[in-house]
Amino acid sequence: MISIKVILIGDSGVGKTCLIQQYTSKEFTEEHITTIAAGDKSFKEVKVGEKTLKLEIWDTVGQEKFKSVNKIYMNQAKIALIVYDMTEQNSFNNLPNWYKELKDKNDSVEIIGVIANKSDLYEDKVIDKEEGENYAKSIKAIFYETSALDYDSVAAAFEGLTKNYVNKKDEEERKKTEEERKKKEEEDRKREEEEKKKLKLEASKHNEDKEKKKDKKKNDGRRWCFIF
Ligand SMILES: Nc1nc2c(ncn2[C@@H]2O[C@H](COP(=O)(O)OP(=O)(O)O)[C@@H](O)[C@H]2O)c(=O)[nH]1
Ligand SMILES: [Mg+2]
Repeated sequence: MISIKVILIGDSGVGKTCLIQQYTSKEFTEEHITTIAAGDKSFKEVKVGEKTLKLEIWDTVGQEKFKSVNKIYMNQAKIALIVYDMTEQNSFNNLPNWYKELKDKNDSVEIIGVIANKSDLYEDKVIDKEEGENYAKSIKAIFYETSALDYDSVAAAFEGLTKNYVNKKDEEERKKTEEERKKKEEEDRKREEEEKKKLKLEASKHNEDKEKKKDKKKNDGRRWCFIF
């Protein structure tokens, strides 16, 4: 089974740990649970078409309070969720810093999600959906609105991103196969051309020999005429 590392980044308090808990164990706590999930990895299997993938979801140990996470956390992650709290302007303003952190410390990320969390608190919303969507577009990320209280919204984000990852990989594989096929075709064509050239050369050499033989016969014939 393919195992892929998934990380969540974003300001402290935006709901990263809650999102992971909801997705992996369908639970929600009101507490800010930095210690329970300290550096934990949670696992979840996702089926995409014929494939089953094992998501290895990493949670921070609260180090994001210092606006930074370490390289070990970032490394090798294929999917990254950059989370903000839609009721908290600062968490949205900090998205570019988190994106930069990701780009600086990770060289393997394939799919990025921008997650607008706490959609259940829509009355306190300060960031419009459109703003979030625009930011996501600007970094070629996929936008999702979630509430850590609502399993379906959380699963839609994790699974949507996983699907995109699988599709991207499939497309790359398809392109690679297509390129290899084209390369082989080109090689076959070249070989055929060489073969044709060789045959042509042999044929013209054969004709030349024939002509030479004919000339020789003619000359020999003439010589006999002189003798008679
Ligand atoms: N209403 C609401 N509260 C949330 C949501 N997600 C997280 N919280 C609350 O926000 C606080 C911080 O959540 P936590 O997951 O610890 O944030 P983290 O620091 O990003 O890991 C906690 O009190 C959670 O109960 C959500 O979608 N809706
Ligand atoms: Mg946390």
